Amino acid sequence: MTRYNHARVQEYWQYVWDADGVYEVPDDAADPTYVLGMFPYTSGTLHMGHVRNYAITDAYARYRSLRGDEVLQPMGWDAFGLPAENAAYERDTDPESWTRSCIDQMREELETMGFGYDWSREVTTCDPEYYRWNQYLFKRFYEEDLVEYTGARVNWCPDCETVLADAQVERPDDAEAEASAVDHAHAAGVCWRCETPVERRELDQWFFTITDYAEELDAGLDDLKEWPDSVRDIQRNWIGRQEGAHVSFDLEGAPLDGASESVDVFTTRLDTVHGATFVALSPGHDLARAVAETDEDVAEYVDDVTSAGADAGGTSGVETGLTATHPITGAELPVYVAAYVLDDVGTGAVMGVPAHNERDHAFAAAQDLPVAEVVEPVDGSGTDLPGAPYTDDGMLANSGEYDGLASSAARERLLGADGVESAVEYRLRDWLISRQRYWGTPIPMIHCDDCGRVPVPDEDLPVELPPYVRTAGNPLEESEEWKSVDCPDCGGPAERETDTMDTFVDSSWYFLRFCSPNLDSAPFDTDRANDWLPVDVYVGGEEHAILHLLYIRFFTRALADLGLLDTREPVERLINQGTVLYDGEKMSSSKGNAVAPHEYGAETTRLFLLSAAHPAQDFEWTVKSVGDVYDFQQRLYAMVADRDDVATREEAAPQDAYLDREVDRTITAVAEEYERFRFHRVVSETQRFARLLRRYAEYGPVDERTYQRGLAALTRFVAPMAPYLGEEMWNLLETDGMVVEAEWPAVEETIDDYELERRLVDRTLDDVRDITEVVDIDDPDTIEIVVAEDWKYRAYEHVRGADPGDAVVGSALDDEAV
Ligand code: ANZ
Ligand code: ZN
Repeated sequence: MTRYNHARVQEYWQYVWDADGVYEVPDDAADPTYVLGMFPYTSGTLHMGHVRNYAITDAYARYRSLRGDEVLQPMGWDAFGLPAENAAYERDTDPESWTRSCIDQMREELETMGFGYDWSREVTTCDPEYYRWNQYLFKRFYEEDLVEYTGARVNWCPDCETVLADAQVERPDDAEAEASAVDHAHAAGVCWRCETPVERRELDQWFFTITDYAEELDAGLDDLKEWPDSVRDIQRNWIGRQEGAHVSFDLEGAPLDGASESVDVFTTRLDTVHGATFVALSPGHDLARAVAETDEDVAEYVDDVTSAGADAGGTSGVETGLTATHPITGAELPVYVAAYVLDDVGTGAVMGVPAHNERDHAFAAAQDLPVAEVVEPVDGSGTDLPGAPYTDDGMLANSGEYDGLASSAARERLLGADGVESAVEYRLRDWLISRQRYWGTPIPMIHCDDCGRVPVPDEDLPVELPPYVRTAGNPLEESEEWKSVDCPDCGGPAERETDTMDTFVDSSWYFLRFCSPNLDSAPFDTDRANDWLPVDVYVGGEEHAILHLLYIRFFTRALADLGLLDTREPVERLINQGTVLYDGEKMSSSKGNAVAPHEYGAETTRLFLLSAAHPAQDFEWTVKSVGDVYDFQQRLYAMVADRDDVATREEAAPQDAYLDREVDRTITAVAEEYERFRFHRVVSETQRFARLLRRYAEYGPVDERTYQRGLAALTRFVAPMAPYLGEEMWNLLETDGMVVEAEWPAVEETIDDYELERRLVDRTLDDVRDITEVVDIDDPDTIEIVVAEDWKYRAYEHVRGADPGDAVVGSALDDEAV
């Protein structure tokens, strides 16, 4: 058996591919297919998770290319961000040098894994040629009112010394579809990166108003039929559409100088409206702030809770002295400021219904407020009131004309009441993009004492980063020279914004840059992007379900509304690859159980990763299975390399027809598995087919054409997953050109069913030597006859009624029992 020297073969074909530029796609492709793996963060090393991600992406890309598509499969670097800054700080270097050396190392690793990237489109987000377009797009968003600069109570990581977006605060219930918006916001959060408990601070910050798109982002999820349900559920929960009502309470009270105002609350339980015994405002509510102007107690309370952060179990509060008039009952209710009411949920104010809501109940108990039961269990079972709230739906009581209605009917009916309006609220918050860090895109704004905030003119972009200085804080703050600038409006002395952008901005549109990576007049070419978009298949980890995968959907819509793009959804099909485990734990260098991607040779690793499980599934790395894959490669190679050892004959034999039919059948089956990303089934089909071919060769002299056809098909089954091996086999078969430029094998169907049956049925048992066993299987219309030399035939319905032993008929060669 001739051995496959993978190291030599890889090196050779890598050289040839590079020299020929075989993976470069033209800008204007006729049959464009865009296959994309999430670009890696430039951490410096390629780990098994990356390799699995890109092996999936590459196998599909190569398969599509065999099918005749022009496939865009680009690669780039998510290169900005805090880890580089930390690494630089620790190593006494600068983030740029560190990042560039990481990129060089990772590029080389990717290249030697044999992934078919069009490197001429490489994109690096820390290049000024890239991030100038972040700045450009920021400005376009600014002009469209998609940017806000506002004082906000923000999530602050004391360890990273920066603000975190809401989605970068990890809370215990993040993954639960049922988590309530309010419970979620109250849950203690930790920094997504360093797991330090997050604090709240009040700062002026830049936001993208993603909430403008909340409704569309939510509704659009229904159309993402080729996204995993889990991701759609996580996004749906994150956007958090809530149907309910706004109820308006008129206000009276001394601190308002007799001026009557009103306050709107948001409720999802309008059926409980008669049970409201107080109204509570969030500490950040405009009205709370207005009262604080004149009321010292309120001012003190607001100050306290603002710096302390969300009051989780929250029963603290302060009376405002205001009175709210219930719009339906006319009752006069006290108005509180209470920390358990959140600024940015609903309207920032609630009607307190202690009988039917946990938080209201706790607050009422602490503040000695009345409890009024207005919903009863339908089955008459009674409640634990007033000791504990009854929070389920039920039947209305003590609610005047609404008594006796079921909760759901009451909610509908009450929408017609005075002061009530149906309302939809979203849990989604605006996207806070300000970071007080160095290694990111400078926000292209200037602060002028006279003119306020002024955007940097387009012709002055990019605003490049100043040289790095080593400091624990924000290095941009330290660069006086960089900071001071003339105001573009009045020419007076002004100061640059020192915040940089969240790196998720960089990755929100990089897939568009790949369509025209060197364009220097715009972030991307609209026509080209319209040709390639949406991305046909996007592969990456599920951990991106709410950050990255929501942001690209937002960006795509915003860009479409700017007239820069036709499509509103960026990704047609999403695949989340599962985790590679080792000894039951996630494989990772921090756990010390990582296997380096090159330890077993690029292709063995790739083939193993694809053969082990469905892409979405977790699986265990085992040395034994890797060894099996290695042997499989060797056998495939030897079949082609040693094919001249197989004797040939001139006259046709029935098994030729049989084999041809099996080639046809397998071509169809393998194609279907590739279409469905079931690479593990591609591998098992390929293994099955290889065994069949081997037996065909072992059984006797072969028909050369048939055998060659089988080997050539086999080569293309495996080439998308093991491209170097595929190329080498293809070359040995003396076929034209390279397999990377070949076509998918054609189904010939030269023999129709009738003809095949006739030839096979004609063969009597005498033709087959050494019958060893006749097996009845469950299906009474089918017989199986196992014969010598491992041939095993299965007869189908067309020999219905045949007795075992009558005839040998084969339409499927099943080797499992052999
Ligand atoms: C009255 C009511 C009665 C409510 C009742 C619930 C049950 P969940 O509970 O997550 O579905 N809410 C509204 N805005 C709020 C804010 N800014 N801060 C804190 N809580 C707020 O969310 C909907 C409920 O959260 C709303 O319905 C409101 O309380 C509260 F028996 O209104 B409900
Ligand atoms: Zn000015």
